[in-house]
Amino acid sequence: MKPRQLPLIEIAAELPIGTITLDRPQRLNALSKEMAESIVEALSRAKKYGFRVVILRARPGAKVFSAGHDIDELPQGKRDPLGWDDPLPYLIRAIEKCPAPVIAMVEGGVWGGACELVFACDLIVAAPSASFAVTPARLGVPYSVSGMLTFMNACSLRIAKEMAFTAKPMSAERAERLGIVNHSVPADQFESFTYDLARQIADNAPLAVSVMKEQLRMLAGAHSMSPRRFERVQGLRRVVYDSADYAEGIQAFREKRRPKFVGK
Ligand code: YXS
Repeated sequence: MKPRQLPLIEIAAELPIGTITLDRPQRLNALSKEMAESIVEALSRAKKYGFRVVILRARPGAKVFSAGHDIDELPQGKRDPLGWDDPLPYLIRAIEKCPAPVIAMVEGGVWGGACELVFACDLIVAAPSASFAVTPARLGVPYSVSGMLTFMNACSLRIAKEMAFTAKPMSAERAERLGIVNHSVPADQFESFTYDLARQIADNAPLAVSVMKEQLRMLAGAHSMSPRRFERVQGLRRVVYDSADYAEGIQAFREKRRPKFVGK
């Protein structure tokens, strides 16, 4: 079955491997609501298409894998920008719930919410050009509790803090050394290595693989947080998304200037 194309992505099938290519170059694959819905739709069809493994990538040679959440779609304060039904959390859950393992095949810069997207994938193969920047602090955004857990599951707490507090891009080489990516491979082996890895997984028992994926998702998310603690976090996050700094971060990006944060 030839997979139907969806807005802002391209779907290719080399059964039993499927490839989803982000295709919004004019906005550096910024994750809009429309793009997130297309990726979710494609993942929901993985079983019907016969995909035992899904590869998520940008166009070959991309300088930016994804510039993260579409900043123009961030609410202008007074509302949680990363609520349960907002596009990015909705997309992250679809990656985690897809029965087929999802391999992030990363070349170019990965920014902000796209880091959470890539880190939520089951495996990451990085080209030398890949970099990873966790950017809430750069924009003044209060990241979500589940998003912070994704980052904590991707690396040590100290590294998660460094990435979140500095918002600086991390190289593929360092990310591999820290175990954040599974493999960093030379550019001329990037395609063949990734598809060989996908085939290795696809050759195994799909039921066993998908059940182990779900087991590991549940175990990785098995953190108890009392309602009172969760409400405290939500209250702290509200102070951030209601702050002048949050509005300044977005405005500064729009005006292509450095933000001037004042701490309120
Ligand atoms: O000015 P035009 O119309 O040509 O459009 C420009 C940018 O405005 C646009 N663009 C974006 N539009 C919406 N959302 C974005 N995230 C976004 N990023 C870029 O794409 C066109 C080309 O961008 P330009 O001129 O800046 O390209 P460049 O090569 O000079 O710089 C590439 C980047 C990626 C370094 C630069 O575009 C950049 O810093 N983008 C923002 C990266 C970022 O901070 N992403 C986080 C988004 S917010 C998010 O993901 C979470 C909510 S959080 O912040 O919590 O992590």
